[in-house]
Amino acid sequence: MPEADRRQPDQQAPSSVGPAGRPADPRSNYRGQSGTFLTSAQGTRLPDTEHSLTAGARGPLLVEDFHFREKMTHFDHERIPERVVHARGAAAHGVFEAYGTAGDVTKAAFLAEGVRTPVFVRFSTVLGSRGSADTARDVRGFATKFYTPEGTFDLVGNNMPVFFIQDAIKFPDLIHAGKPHPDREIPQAQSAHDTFWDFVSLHTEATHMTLWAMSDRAIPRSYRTMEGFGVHTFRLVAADDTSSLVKFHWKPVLGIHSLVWEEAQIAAGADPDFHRRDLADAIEAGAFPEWELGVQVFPDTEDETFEGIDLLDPTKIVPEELAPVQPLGRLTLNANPTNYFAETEQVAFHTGHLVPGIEVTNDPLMQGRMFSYLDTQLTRLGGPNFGQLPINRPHAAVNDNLRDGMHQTAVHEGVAAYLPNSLQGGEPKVAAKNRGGYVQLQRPVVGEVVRQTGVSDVAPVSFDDHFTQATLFWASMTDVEKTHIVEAFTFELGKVYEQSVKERELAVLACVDAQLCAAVAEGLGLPVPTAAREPATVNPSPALSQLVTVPGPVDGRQVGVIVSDGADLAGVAKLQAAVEKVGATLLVIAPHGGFVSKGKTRLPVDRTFLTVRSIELDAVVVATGTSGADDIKVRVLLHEMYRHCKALGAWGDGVEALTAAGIELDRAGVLVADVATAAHRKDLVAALGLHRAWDRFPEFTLPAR
Ligand code: HDE
Repeated sequence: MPEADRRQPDQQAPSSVGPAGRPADPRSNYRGQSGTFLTSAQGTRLPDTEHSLTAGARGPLLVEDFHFREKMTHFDHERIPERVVHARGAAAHGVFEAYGTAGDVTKAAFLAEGVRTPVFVRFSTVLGSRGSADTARDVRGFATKFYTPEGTFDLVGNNMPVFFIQDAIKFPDLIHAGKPHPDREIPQAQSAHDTFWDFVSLHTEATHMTLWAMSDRAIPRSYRTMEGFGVHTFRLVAADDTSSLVKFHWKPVLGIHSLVWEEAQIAAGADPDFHRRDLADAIEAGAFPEWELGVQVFPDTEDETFEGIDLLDPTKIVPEELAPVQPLGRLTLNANPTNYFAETEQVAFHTGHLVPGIEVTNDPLMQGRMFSYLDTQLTRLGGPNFGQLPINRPHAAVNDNLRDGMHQTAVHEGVAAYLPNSLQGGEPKVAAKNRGGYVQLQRPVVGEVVRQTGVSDVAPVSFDDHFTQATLFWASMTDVEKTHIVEAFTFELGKVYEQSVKERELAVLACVDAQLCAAVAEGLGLPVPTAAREPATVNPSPALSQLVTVPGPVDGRQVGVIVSDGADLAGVAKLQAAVEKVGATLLVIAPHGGFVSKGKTRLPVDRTFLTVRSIELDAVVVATGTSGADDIKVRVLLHEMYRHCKALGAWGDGVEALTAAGIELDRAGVLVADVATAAHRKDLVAALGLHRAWDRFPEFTLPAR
């Protein structure tokens, strides 16, 4: 039988899915619906869907109303269980284009030069429920599905390069501790509570990750400005069977930027969809988010260590200064999902979705994940056939001999769904390595049956050393970032009721850094404990800091301009052109909706003083001639932007609005001019590219060591 005939049409990637993964053909089953009339699920046209069938106009409902019962029953079952972790997320389609630089280390076909692979990427928070706020202090998931011709490869990563635990068996404990308390189910989407801090203070292997979680990395400005990491060490295998150990990195082209904590809190109330909206808006506006995928490459030695760092320990990084990230290709997200449920909710990632040339290692966290992801989909997506859902269908030919089960949508032909068989010509054939079969690299596995995660003869201290890299992270931060970390620890521990938990965490911090510990203790009003272990001496890794000192790209950033009828709209138009030229957007903010006008010039209003919030703006400018800019709502907006160290500007008498808001005009990032000039606009754009004017940051409060 020719191969093409053997494949079931339902098992193939729908031909209508274009390069960006979007349905190109409206008749595609991806769309799920056709025809112009409302019908029942069986296709019977319906005359009315607003009135139930009743016995008389005021009488009871009739059981024979099959339309009512079908509509209501389907609705009653619309929800599926949310993900046990990473429930809150947003996703996009895109394409990955390989540079061809990976040939020496892996045979994976999608990494060969110029190959373009459709992808679907889902970003998420970890702890919150599906409806929780985007800007909670939390780790972010960064999961990528590559639909390669050799099968689907999922890189299921996070925006932080390490994890809280070293052994997957602790994952249920970690998550039970991080999720809301089981009695009152509060707090939602937060680690600022007793059980979380109880857990991490008792599991000191979590210390390095806790530092990351208390840093600005846990409150990204946007999904577009986050790094991504595969976390574990992977094993890449080249065509000649040579192997390397690697760590995957995603580097955002827009740079790494975060919110400040107050913004994150405001956004959680004012716009809980902050990151979801930002991602969708940017893609819709054509500001396609981009990342470069890279790897740190290490020799695949028997001891699986590099410079004394155990590569199997997921609580450790290898500083980029020791092993630079080598770029492999570029990811561009270029299309929003068509339907949230069908795509973002139903997408099923799995660390075991691998292609030839990419293998896992014995990292005990990764090994456990190899079980968990498939297992969880069985409950979440209602059975073993979730791979047939359009978003999960491979773009490679599938001939799997898997049969039946809940929600089977394939109509399989033939009688011999087993191998070997003689009734179907022995097909499907198994593929040897030279025919693209996924054959694991042979590696020796020896050992006693033990419960001793990560103990190694060669690097005996690495899994046991819970503090050195936490110190490394702290020491690599700038003063601004350190202050944010101190504030985050103080805030979170300040929400803990049990004093013994706070004291235990302070004892942990004492082993990381005396200054950090003292500052947090001061904020909590507790004594500074004596360190059980002297903090390590480290060589800082500047690559860990995310503060920028030269302006970077500003695609998709939002600049607000405050105007009213009669303001200098010609100046606003020039500002708009300057802002759009660099890929950002100008939002016109006025006392009322509709239009503002001056003479014959009219400008549409994007936000009113009532609907705008500072968190959605990366910079704000007040135009000359604006009346009513001393409104309390404008003053609050300007002052928030000022304390969040964002760029502010004004020209002409617009400056008065800044002073009315208590803004000191001679501070960094405050740009005023007498009239609208090109130089003023240029300075504003440069300030936007710096992300924040950190020089304006309030005095640092770190006590001396
Ligand atoms: Fe996950 N994780 N995880 N995780 N994880 C899930 O799978 C799990 C871990 C990550 O957008 C679940 O489909 C275990 C590390 C992302 O759909 C579940 C352990 C990293 C996502 C699961 C970990 C991740 C998940 C829940 C400890 C970064 C969201 C729903 C060994 C490298 C994927 C689901 C999406 C989701 C298990 C730790 C990343 C239960 C057992 C480390 C990005 O299977």
